[in-house]
Amino acid sequence: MKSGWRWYGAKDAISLREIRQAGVTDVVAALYGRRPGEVWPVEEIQALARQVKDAGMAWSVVESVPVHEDIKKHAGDWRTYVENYKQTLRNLAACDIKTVCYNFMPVLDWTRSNLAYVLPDGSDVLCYNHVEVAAFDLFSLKRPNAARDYDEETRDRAKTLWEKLPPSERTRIEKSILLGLPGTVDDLTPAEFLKQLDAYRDIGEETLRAHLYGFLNEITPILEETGVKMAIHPDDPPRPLFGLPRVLSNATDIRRMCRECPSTNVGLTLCTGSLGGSLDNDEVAIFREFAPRVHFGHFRNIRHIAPGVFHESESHLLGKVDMIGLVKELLKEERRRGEGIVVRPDHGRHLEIDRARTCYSGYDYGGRLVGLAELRGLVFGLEHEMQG
Ligand code: DNO
Repeated sequence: MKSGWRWYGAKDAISLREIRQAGVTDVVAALYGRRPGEVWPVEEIQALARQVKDAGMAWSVVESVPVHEDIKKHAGDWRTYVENYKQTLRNLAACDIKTVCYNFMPVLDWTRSNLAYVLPDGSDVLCYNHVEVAAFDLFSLKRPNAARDYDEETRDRAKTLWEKLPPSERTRIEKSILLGLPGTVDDLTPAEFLKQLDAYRDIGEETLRAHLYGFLNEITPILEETGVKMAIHPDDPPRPLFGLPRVLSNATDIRRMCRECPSTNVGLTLCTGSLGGSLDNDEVAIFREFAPRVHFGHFRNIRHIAPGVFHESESHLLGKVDMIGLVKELLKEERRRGEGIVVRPDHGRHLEIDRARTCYSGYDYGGRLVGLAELRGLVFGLEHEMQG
């Protein structure tokens, strides 16, 4: 396992020195000043890569090169954006950065309804609660026809919840969904969000799938020529939201992508926490089945506390995800390849040591430091066992 760490560049409260001291070799970063659809200039990529190199590490994975919404919709200037994407991939390859994480979730990147769910020890973590999301959709956003996307029980529970929530809690949910998380390109107002959702009115699941596979097959010649690997990030959470189609939520979706896009340069970010958001997903089996296509890992653990409600757990090793089984698959695949795979500790608890600074939600120093240490310890132990 190559130890990765997501770094938000100059805006990040965490310094490269701190990251290196966590035991990291591979930094995961992006050109944050560039908008989706723009070409990333070689000089800018080089400048950031040099900064990371000077700190004793390598910028080896990009997270993300965002796919412009128009590519997902086949709207407007989408063909230009595909050409620009290709150029960005060539420019990254020229700087020896050959793994690209991205997602194909319409409108929103990942979604949570609570960014500070308090654990018994007083630390806090991110939480997704489907009833809170439904309540927001039905009673705050008031999305037209939203009711038909929820069963009667969820609608009733959402109504009861919303009625009893104090205004501050309502605001907490609204902000968590619309503004809270890194990854989302722009903070959204409810009106803007509704407008963007409406633009997908005529785009069903099959259409979105076709657009994803078409995009990937279109860029495949560049991937093969440069050696760049595309690592799609699974839908987080792995369920339809706000009436939007979802195309990468489970093994069936991944299987289909692999069938439609035969190049092994088209692969996956194995994000255990995103896949683990569904009790039907078996993250270890997914790793095993698609191992040659796993180009990058996000490892973390979660706990489901009620149907549709889960939060990040107190340890990267404990919870719904069988982390021992998963790391075993990782080590097997690394052996087969004869090289390591970059894995970053995905999210972490917000601990006392980070209270004095503001990190991006889920991306504190202490929580990830502990998470990475746990993962490295597990790798060390399992490697020892596999050799013996
Ligand atoms: C959340 C992240 C995502 C991820 C994007 C990739 O913590 O894993 O925001 O970076 O979905 O495009």
